[in-house]
Amino acid sequence: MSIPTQQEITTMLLGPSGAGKSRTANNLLGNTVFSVGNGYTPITIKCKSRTGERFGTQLNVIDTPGIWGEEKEKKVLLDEIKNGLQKSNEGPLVFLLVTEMRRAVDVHKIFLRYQCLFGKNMFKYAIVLFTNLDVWKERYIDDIGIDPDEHQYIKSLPDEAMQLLRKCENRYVLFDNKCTGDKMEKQLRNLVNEITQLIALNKDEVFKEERIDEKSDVPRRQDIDWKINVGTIAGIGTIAGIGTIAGLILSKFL
Ligand SMILES: Nc1nc2c(ncn2[C@@H]2O[C@H](COP(=O)(O)OP(=O)(O)O)[C@@H](O)[C@H]2O)c(=O)[nH]1
Ligand SMILES: [Mg+2]
Repeated sequence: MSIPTQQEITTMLLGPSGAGKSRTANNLLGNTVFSVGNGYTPITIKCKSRTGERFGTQLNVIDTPGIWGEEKEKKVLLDEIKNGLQKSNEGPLVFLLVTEMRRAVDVHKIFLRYQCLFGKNMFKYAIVLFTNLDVWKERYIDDIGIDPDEHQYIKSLPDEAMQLLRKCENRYVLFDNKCTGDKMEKQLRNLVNEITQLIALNKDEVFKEERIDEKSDVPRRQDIDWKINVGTIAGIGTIAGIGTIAGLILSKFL
């Protein structure tokens, strides 16, 4: 059940280009306010925020750019994301770590990087949001021939991915941005519910950015390779995914 809160909740969407951040943000607000791309070409270069109400909860949704490109662009984008949060109210906050379901095996690789902006503590305030559930399901059925158990799939992710999920205390949401009607309504209720529950859990502690310097035990910006080779990751994702699925199916018969 959703726990309505009078306070506005800041929800910042983070993740690679093409992950579905802007489309999820639009669905969350029930309005097309953020520009949606048509693939991995990044079209968001500035953070943009909009407020709205969903199921009695006031939300300030911040859409952010994916990180790509050369050093100069990267620095600008990283500063932009950091400033995007600083501009928001010092109220309750939730990070939505957005990635496509088929890249679930790489959540660790993708999201640990954001520690260099906000610090290790950020995962206490984060929910992993896997988009493109529809695409993943279709592929699974094509490849394996049966309806997938998506939660079982998440549970069987490699240890590295599970480490990231554990950092988020296993908070994750599976999302299909394409569906409509009751199905979309149900998904959104679930998402807002997860957001409000997390706020309730952290009620006594407002998120504070960690200062990242030489003494910090998180990698600094300059030490991180932000390039994500989409082809490689998608490839690994599919192979590892099918490997895991095949393992699961096999294990039923052993
Ligand atoms: N089928 C499907 N397409 C999606 C989903 N989420 C996003 N997309 C599409 O993926 C592309 C990139 O989405 P966008 O929100 O711009 O990604 P962003 O770069 O992370 O903001 C767009 O063509 C979206 O319509 C989803 O759950 N299912
Ligand atoms: Mg976008």
